[in-house]
Amino acid sequence: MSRVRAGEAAWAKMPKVNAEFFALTYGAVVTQLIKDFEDFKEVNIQLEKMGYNIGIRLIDEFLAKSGVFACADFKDTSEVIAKVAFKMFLGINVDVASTDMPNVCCLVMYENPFSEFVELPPQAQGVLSYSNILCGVLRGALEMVQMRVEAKFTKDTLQGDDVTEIRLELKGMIEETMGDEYK
Ligand code: MYR
Repeated sequence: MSRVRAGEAAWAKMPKVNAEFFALTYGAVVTQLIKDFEDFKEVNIQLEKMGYNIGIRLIDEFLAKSGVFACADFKDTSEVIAKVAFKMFLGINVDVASTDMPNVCCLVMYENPFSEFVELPPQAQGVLSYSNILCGVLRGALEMVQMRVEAKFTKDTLQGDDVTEIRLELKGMIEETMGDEYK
């Protein structure tokens, strides 16, 4: 686990977000996107982009409030995301399921504040990635710490799965000065 500076865990005392307000507001955003684009795959793309724009800003708040710095490797980063970031911003406990690839992990969510009170219509089943904003947040935030990742939902309780799961793959590191990438 990466280091957390002593005395910098004030975020742990923050109240849980108002779940109902949060879910309904997000639902209104998704509904509007469906009306605007009339295509679930395009809605997935738009949600991911919105999340990306949040993630690139959120990372500063995360690093400042958490005191987390210098993750040892991608597994360590995944643990920080699951145990610190999701707790901080969404108030939920998330587990990391390792895979046999060091650059791939799965974030297992037993509850999802975005999709509470939601039931997908049949035409959205298997197509709409309802909480896709989260994938964008992860991509944006990690890009700001030089990690180029691909995030996608591989399980979703809205699609009938027992848990919701995000597969996170580190595709490469971003060279800070040049904007180039190296492996
Ligand atoms: C480092 O090694 O520099 C620390 C990297 C920590 C990355 C934490 C990314 C936070 C992502 C926030 C996701 C919020 C989801 C609700």
